[in-house]
Amino acid sequence: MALIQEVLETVKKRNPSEPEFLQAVTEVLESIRPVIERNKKYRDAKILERLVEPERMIQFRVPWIDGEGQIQVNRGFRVQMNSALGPYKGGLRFHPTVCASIIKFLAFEQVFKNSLTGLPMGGGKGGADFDPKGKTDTEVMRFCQSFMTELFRHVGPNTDVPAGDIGVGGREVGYLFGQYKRLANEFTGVLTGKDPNWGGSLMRPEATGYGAVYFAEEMLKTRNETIEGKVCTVSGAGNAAQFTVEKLIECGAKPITMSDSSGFIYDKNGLTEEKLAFVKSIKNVRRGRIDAYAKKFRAKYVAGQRPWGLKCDCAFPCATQNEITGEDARKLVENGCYLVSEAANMPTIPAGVDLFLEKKILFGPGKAANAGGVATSGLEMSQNSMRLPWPCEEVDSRLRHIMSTIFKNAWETAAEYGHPGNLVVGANIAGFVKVAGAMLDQGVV
Ligand code: NDP
Ligand code: 2IT
Repeated sequence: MALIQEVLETVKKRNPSEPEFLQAVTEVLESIRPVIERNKKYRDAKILERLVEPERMIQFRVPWIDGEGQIQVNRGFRVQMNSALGPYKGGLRFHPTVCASIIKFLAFEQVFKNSLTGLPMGGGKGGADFDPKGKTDTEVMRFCQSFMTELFRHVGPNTDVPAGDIGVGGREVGYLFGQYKRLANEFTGVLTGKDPNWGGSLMRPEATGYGAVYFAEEMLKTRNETIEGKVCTVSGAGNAAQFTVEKLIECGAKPITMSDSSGFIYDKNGLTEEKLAFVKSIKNVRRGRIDAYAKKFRAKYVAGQRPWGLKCDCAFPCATQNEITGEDARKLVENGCYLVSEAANMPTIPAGVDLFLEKKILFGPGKAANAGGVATSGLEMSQNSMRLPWPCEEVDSRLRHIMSTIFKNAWETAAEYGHPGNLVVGANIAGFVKVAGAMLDQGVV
């Protein structure tokens, strides 16, 4: 269809040297083709042209003083992509690779993901090219305080509600919240992922990983199978990976790998609760490297590689974007992997996605499979508004329900538009229709 090509050309021209943003936009636009062809109202209202242009983008200087007394300068971002469904909502990423392209791709994905959750949240994302690795707690606090000193004027519980992502966990959210409270003179739900002791939701830390496993369970149900006994490869060792592994163990599956940016560990006996507790202590307390696992448990450590060459039934990419190449996807399929549930955002490059779809494996794209994290953030917002925390069981049962509803919605939408089993098409169309409907209702804004 000419329109989609034209919009993509414009995106390319307007955003030169933003390959990740272009990749995310291309995937969504190409897969929602059937709904655009069927509906003149979306074409007339220029919905696509509007969707690809952020409502607002903020880029700012983040000066701070390191432990040696030296002045450091980082670059901060917040991309407020779309507010048709609610306040902007999405995480903050602190990683040296952060740039406009990465934050825009994440913000774009977030719009459709948040729509799929069924909760009233628009889409946004932010972050900085700050590397928390090797920094002291005091340095991280000073950085967070400086970052929030600018960000606070752009966010608020009814405007934009950030949370964590790579490099931003409970510690960072705490420091960011403290500074917001001081500047705004308000104790409000301006951030999610807070400690449950002072306004956070129980289960929020677990939600992304648990949700990705619940989504995998839903996919397996279509083949009358469960995750029990399945050999699983997992990448990453941070928040998403730790709780994916935790839920896999609880369900009786056998996770055999974890990784970080230096390499991966392979434990042929499978991780256990005790071994995972060690990973949590290395990563969350000592802030060390995953190779310590191999030394402690006599597992194999492979430096500089990802775990996709191993034989497995199911794969859970939980580290970062573009971590499964076309070649990795081929190896996974050849080795018998028949389920991929993306806990990370856009972890599979398009050639890999195409292969998974062609081979008809169960493929849960990130914006559906990892939506449990932001959904539980939405539940944190509800609890903050009510000033009433829910017990674990309540949050977990809502999370399970949301994940199964997302699956059902994407599965049925895929069939309705002539692509049965294709959850990329299903999730993108289902996410799109809700946002586009709200944009039509709200006029030319
Ligand atoms: P963390 O910072 O807790 O952990 C990130 C993990 O991924 C670390 O093990 C890190 O290794 C590894 N990693 C990061 N960048 C790279 C890279 N360029 N190459 C190889 N490994 C890398 O982040 P999260 O677990 O929160 O996030 C992981 C993924 O999940 C991201 O794609 C994020 O967008 C997505 N996600 C997170 C949600 C959340 O609620 N936290 C919700 C939905 C999606 P190292 O320590 O060496 O850097
Ligand atoms: O990518 C994501 O959905 C997140 N990092 C979580 C966002 C949130 O607002 O909880």
